[in-house]
Amino acid sequence: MLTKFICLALMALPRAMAHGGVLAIAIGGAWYNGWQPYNSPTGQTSIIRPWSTYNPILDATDPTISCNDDGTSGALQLTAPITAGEKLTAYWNPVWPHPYGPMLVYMAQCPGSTCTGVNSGTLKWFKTDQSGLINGTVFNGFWGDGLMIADNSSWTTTIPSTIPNGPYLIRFETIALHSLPAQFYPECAQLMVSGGGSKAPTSAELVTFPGAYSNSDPGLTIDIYSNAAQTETTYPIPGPPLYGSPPSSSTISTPSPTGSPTPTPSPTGPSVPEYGQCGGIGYTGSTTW
Ligand SMILES: *[C@@H]1O[C@H](CO)[C@@H](O)[C@H](O)[C@H]1NC(C)=O
Ligand SMILES: *[C@@H]1O[C@H](CO)[C@@H](O)[C@H](O)[C@H]1NC(C)=O
Ligand SMILES: [Cu+2]
Repeated sequence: MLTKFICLALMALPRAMAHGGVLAIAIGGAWYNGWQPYNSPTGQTSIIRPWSTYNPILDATDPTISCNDDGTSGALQLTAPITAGEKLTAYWNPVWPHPYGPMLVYMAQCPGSTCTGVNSGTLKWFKTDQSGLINGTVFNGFWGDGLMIADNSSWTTTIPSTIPNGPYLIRFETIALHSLPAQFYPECAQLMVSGGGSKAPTSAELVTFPGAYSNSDPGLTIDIYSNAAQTETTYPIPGPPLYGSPPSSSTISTPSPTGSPTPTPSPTGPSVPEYGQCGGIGYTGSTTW
């Protein structure tokens, strides 16, 4: 009986270890240690909003999907300064175990002069970066999550140069699709943006969490082990269109080729997310990798 219990406990361990979240953020030369969910909250000070478990969120409508559980600002909450157009890198516990699924980054401006004390569930979020199926098929392709793992279990993203100055939450999210329901791993950090522009997100780009996703979204119900997945080379990334992307008639945005009626961002401009062009849309090349 006892032996059996120990065996089950040992078997459970790797599963528990096979989760996690953002443990640190780097901005320029500055390194910000993240919140430590398994240490006492007392005395912890971090730019990352407190969270309490490595376990994923399994429901797109869970109240904690904005900034994890519980995602309220800490007693000693910090805010990192950053310049619009600057890059920052989030680091997950290495080696991140889930290579199948999209990477997403959102931001939300807080009212007033600080995000400290602001309930993340009341904010309007816009998506600044995403990477879905990069190449290959849904069944055995290369995903944003795989790119994150390949890059030292980290994700580097650029603060759009055009957003207004002010206090923001940034929300890093990796979604894992190796089992259903889909697993959400969001963490938020507080930023103070300077040197920005005047391009507020449009209403079509703004969403709430919960609200941005539905448990029936095609990108969240997709069975990557199905027969159909073996020939499927497109993947609809959940959530709103990217901030600053030209209006699209389809829910799947395409990299704007030519003749867009609205001014398109320069291909090298900072408002184009680093991997935004790698969403796997319409890829018809080799699927043999
Ligand atoms: C890889 O990530 C770890 C944090 O998880 C960091 O300490 C280390 O410097 C990174 N290595 C490189 C080469 O960036
Ligand atoms: C898929 O994309 C990854 C990341 O960009 C790249 O390393 C890999 O070579 C690509 N594979 C194919 C078959 O294009
Ligand atoms: Cu996991």
